[in-house]
Amino acid sequence: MPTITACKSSPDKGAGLARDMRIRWALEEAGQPYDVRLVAFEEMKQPAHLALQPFGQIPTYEDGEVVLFESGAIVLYIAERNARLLPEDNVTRAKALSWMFAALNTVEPPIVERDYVKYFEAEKSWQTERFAMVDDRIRMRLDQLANAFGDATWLAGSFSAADILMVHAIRRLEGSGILESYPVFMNYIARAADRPAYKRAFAAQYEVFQNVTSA
Ligand code: GTB
Repeated sequence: MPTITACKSSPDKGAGLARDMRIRWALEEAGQPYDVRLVAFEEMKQPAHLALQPFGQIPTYEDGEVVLFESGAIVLYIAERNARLLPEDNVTRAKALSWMFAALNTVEPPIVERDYVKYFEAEKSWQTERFAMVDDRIRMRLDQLANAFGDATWLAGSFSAADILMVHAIRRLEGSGILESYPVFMNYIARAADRPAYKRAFAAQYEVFQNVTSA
């Protein structure tokens, strides 16, 4: 059984925004049971964890001799072994792969940048201007994504790993007011969150938060 790592105490307070959620969701979709090792922030910077994740972050994935880091690589690894997450037909598979990388490399970066502005640049006199710049970049990407998405249900025809990465990336904007102005994405997220595998993954990561607060 694979073991993944997750934050012992995630700053998102169980909102399912930390990146172990992607892995839990992919494993649940694949019907693959897994173990979780919870790691405190200090432990992430210790040699034992750095041997698995050179940047001192979660998530990681271990299964025998196989060790993976980077949530995108882990989701891809799981998806490659499960036709429900990555179609076998070449044309649809190519589409799903493109959208997986688009989620990680094109859509997610400005969204993550927004959190840097919010949390690490709060004291700066130029924070408001930076917010405006980053929010413009996010909106540009969301406009483009909405155009490409059209009235589709999922990115690559049927549900795939691309939807796991994209939904998780854009969910990080919840509460910002940006996402809320795109009904297409609110509906997309609602569809994803209604999947039994998503619900199981969400509940499992939420339980970690509950255990931390009740301890
Ligand atoms: N590129 C890596 C991947 O995709 O695996 C990024 C992994 C990453 O950033 N992991 C975070 C971490 O370990 C945990 S998810 N950080 C410790 C460090 O860098 O020192 C963090 C997270 C928490 C809360 C929210 N949120 O509330 O939106 C989002 C992400």
